[in-house]
Amino acid sequence: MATAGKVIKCKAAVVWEADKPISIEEVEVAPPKAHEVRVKIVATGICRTDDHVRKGSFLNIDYPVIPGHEGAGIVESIGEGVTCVKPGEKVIPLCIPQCGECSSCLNPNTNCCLKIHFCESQNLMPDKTSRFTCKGKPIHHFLWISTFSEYTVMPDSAIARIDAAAPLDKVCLFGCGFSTGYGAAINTAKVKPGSTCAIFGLGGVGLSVVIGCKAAGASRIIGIDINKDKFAKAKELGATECINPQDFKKPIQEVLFDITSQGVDYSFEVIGRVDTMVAALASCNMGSGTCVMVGSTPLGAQISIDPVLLLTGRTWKGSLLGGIATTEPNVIQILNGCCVQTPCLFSPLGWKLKDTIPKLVTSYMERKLNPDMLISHILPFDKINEGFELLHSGKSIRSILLF
Ligand code: PAD
Ligand code: ZN
Ligand code: ZN
Repeated sequence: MATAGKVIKCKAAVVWEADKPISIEEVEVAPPKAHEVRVKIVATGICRTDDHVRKGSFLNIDYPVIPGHEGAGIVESIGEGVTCVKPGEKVIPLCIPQCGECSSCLNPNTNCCLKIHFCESQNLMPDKTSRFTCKGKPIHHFLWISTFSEYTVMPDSAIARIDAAAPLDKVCLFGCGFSTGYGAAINTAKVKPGSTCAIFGLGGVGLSVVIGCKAAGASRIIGIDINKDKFAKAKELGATECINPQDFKKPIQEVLFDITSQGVDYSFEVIGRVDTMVAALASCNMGSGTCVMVGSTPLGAQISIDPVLLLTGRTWKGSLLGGIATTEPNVIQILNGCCVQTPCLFSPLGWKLKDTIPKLVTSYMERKLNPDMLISHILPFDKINEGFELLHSGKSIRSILLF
């Protein structure tokens, strides 16, 4: 492309300081260095995690920063040594890289590459410099991918090539929300057919858990939210009933025990609050219940529980980006949407974001997965603050911003 090797000026959303509104700025984006890729972002969703970054409640963020992590775009240029993508190809940036070399990448049962932001800050590129400048100041990256910029640079370990026919304004959801919720249900929890599930929080990620529980064959799917406006869509996507904790005098875990008689088989916390995490654990049945925490709590939050909840046989797990690494054939089959297809779309030899997201997109193209209903609003990028207002007011599920 004509822009290869040159600095590109474009629009980006910059958070100059924690808890200040996002401002749209003109930024300069430097060309990719060795093992880096510069991508033209076409569409990006707004996830609650971006709001945590905006507010200053996400771990280890340096400001000023360009957030955004649920994007899809087209490769503009590549640095030396990049072999996994070419200019012009459609891609999804990855919130968790797959370096291919660390002990996690070599372990088929996890997607938590040791280059993840929680181990090693991703506010700068791996060489500890930024590719963004604005008004003469370097601007930090977020999770190495900063999709709230029309052009952005990422390491080649944090990018996946996808089907050339994929609609970028739809499949951007595979970059975070859908893969996270769906994977939490079918991979982290491994929901069994006929089971009872409770999902705390019916935003874009929680509704993706609902879709996953339904795909796994759960017979009772209970949606829980303090915003009743979320219930209609939850039911359309597979929730069998929805309840608002504010309608009851009792704690929600007791309400769930009343309506299920012994508690739920699986619960998911998809809000990001300590009290609902404890309530979700306490809602599980004794002996075999599994609780999965997906929500991201405010910086420094600590959790305290009665150990008897775990002593009596409940399992408590966390899931990042769906924890989507598995070797289990039943999970592979559910994700593939098909139990009899030979050869199976998904290789049973380990399963990481770089490998998995393209396969999820292929399943979408084959109409085996459909997260389109999660998209409630489509806005031009300039209206990003309107997108955040829709999130705050509870009116949106996912707003997609188009450049
Ligand atoms: P969202 O804000 O769209 O949805 C949250 C939902 O929770 C809303 O519908 C709220 O009404 C509801 N809610 C708020 N408070 C309560 C309460 N006390 N009781 C019941 N319901 C309540 O967010 P989202 O779906 O984009 O993200 C949800 C969380 O998941 C958030 O904390 C985000 O940071 C986290 C997340 N984690 C991962 C991961 O990999 N683990 C990935 C993406 C997002
Ligand atoms: Zn997200
Ligand atoms: Zn790794």
